[in-house]
Amino acid sequence: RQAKKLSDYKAPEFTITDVELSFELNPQATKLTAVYQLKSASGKAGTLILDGQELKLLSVSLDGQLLNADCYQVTAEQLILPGMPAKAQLELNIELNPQANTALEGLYLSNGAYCTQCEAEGFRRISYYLDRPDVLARFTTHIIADDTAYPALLSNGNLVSSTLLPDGRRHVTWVDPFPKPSYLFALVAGDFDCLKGSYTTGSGREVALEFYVDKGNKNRAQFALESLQRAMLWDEQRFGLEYDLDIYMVVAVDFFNMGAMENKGLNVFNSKYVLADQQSATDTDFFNIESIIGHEYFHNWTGNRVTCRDWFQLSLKEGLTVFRDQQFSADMGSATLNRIDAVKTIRTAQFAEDAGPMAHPIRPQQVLEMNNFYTVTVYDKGAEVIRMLHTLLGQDGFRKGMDLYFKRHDGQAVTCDDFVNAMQDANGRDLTLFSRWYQQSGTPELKVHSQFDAKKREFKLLMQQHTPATADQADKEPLLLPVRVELLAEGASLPYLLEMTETQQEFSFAVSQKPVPVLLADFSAPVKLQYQYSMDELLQIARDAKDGVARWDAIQQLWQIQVKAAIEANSSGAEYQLPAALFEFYRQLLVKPLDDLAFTAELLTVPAYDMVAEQFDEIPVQTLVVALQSFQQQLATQLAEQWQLCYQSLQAEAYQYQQQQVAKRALRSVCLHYLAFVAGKDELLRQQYNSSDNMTDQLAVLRACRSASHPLFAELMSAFEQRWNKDVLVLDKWFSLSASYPQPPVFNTLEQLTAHPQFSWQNPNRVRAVFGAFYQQNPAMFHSEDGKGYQQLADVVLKMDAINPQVASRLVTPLLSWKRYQSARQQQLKAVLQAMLTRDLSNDLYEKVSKSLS
Ligand code: DPP
Ligand code: ZN
Repeated sequence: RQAKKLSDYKAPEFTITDVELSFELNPQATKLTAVYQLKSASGKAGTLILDGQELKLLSVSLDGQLLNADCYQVTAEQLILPGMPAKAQLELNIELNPQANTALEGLYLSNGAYCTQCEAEGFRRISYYLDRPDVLARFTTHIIADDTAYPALLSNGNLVSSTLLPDGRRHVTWVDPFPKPSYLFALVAGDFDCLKGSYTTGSGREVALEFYVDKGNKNRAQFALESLQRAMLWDEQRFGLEYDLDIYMVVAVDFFNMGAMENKGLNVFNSKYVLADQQSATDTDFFNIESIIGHEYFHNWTGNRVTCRDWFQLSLKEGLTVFRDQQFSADMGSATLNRIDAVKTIRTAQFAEDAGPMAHPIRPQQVLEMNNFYTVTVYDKGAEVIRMLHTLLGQDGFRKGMDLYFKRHDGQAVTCDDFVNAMQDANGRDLTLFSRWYQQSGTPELKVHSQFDAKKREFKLLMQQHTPATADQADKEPLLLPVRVELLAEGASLPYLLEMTETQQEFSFAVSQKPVPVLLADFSAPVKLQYQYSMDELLQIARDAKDGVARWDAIQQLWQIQVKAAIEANSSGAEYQLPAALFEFYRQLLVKPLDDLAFTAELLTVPAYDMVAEQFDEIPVQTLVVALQSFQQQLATQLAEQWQLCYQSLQAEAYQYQQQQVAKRALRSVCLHYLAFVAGKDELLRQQYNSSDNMTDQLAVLRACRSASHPLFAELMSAFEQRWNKDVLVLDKWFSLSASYPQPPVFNTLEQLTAHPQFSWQNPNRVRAVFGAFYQQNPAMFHSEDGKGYQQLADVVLKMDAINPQVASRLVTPLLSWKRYQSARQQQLKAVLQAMLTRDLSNDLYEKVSKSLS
């Protein structure tokens, strides 16, 4: 199988300036007529090669003349037309079967509604096309469908006509005035409820906002609508960017491979990121909706108005847009908490990706299946790279760079280099060295030592950076690392921004007393920091640093020290007892929580398994699981009274999704979590479950019972299932909780879950709710000693590959990193991967499995 390389990029020989699509919708036989205005770049005739997959081609006409079948060639992935004139009109007639489309790429049915997903290369499953992002065309779309069954007929741009035909079908026409690549095309047809709103832009244009949702769900779209209005205002205020069409539509569908898709003027969303109310959604769900609504909206400029030249440049739009949505969320809520969440993503999933067989730079150099590169590296590390530019240039400098980027490239398909050049030119600053972040994969290690010279009153930081080799790249070079530092001394904190550019560097500070250095404040670069802190220093940072992320990070490092100590104790057969200083720190936090209750809650939480695991080259699974469980038990028992008192001091109030309330619920949930580990709290748990008026507080009870393997778990879960079994989005929470129960009966449970009437292998949300939760939130059972967890997931991956390769390929990820485990697990993992490779796999799955074994 042939991978594509960034270095092989060639500009297209032909381009398409105008596209007219006419769909006559039918579940098994949709008729499509596609008319393209073609132009050769050189002005010469030549061979036109169009991409296409799983299409039934009925006829081809050139400039109005029907072509004989011997005038063109059809292969599994191409339509080849030799002798194409320099300027021509090409018409294709195609038949599609949306009902048979379980891959959910191209045109498919979701609960009876037609919808499309074209990014990255899905348009070629709708028609033969130059399916690449550097071909930008004006699209006109006609949709013809039964008017009663499909009252909503939607596509990109503006609706220009709507006619009822004599046969009871309706014919609508949409025109998108903005030239766009095919990946931004969308079509939706169905019978929805529509929530309408509007937004007036800064320059006074009125934009209609329309949310299309399943019947009866209109009220649940209100929050998403308001989030969109906030995002539109924010982008005007922060970046001077206004919306550019008269209408912005969002359609919520149940069957969707990703979170959402930024199609021009017609976003298609996974319904879980649109629908929410207090009974059915948690604070986290509300947060995610606001952030993803923002993300897709922000793409209108960073992605749609300026798009990618080729798919290797994906981070151009995704890294930048994640950065923008993170800034938006920070402004809407707690900047510190948001930053902590982003850091967790990098330290868990992204560091793991860099350390595994799929390691790649934020601009990958080689791709077999593009869908495999919608990764935490391209997205989240990509956003970290943008954030470092923002740190180096400052908010105003960054804005100048953005302004220049749009001035130069509006309406174009460009590269990551074009973006960095705009930043560079707008600020008069050489960013050549910085650009290495786009080429180099891997996680830099930053080793720091300090020296204090009392006589000279000088404090020195000696820094070394080193990026270990990755699966894709042996040789690494030093990177430009912005390192934020605070020096704590005599109750004061002095901030610095250091720029590390060499392999080794020394930084001196004039100080009269030996300070405690707070290193990498705000996680100013996505690196692994090594510095020998004492417990006392970490506790001091946790109390006194100005930067909240650094305070939280000090606690994380404290826990890492505990984990290492527990592993040592374990090897000599003893149970490790946490030190008194740690209990004391926690006791004080509980007696007198910080003003920010959400931050307090975060500090009181023992790090999750994957955070801890990522620190080890070879992960001692069972020891970690046992140690983390024991830490929670010890904190619960030792501070039982304090958890109870703190819990009681935080009375529930009538639910609102509002910052202070969210914070209060977060702290209450943490208290409840520990109380579930203490005997005799059944009444309290049951009471919160039965009396709360919102999903956040109810789910907190179930999660606490799950984590503590509490006897109440089964009873409450059964009540939950009874209450919500008609509502799949809510039921997904139950599926996930069931699959993450950390005891052996879970293997039977998994079988029962897939036999549940609401489970469907065709629906990615269901499959992820069960099996995503199983491997992400149930390390004890996923890694169970007998290899049962691995086999279980491998079976599911193979089953899914035949239904939906994208979902299969995401699920396989935890099996790939076999090199990170001890030998027995290595053998088990290798065996399931090798067995997989003997099958006829999709490109998606083949790329990952073969890489992991090579
Ligand atoms: N829809 C996905 C996203 O917004 C891919 N572009 O990230
Ligand atoms: Zn995106």
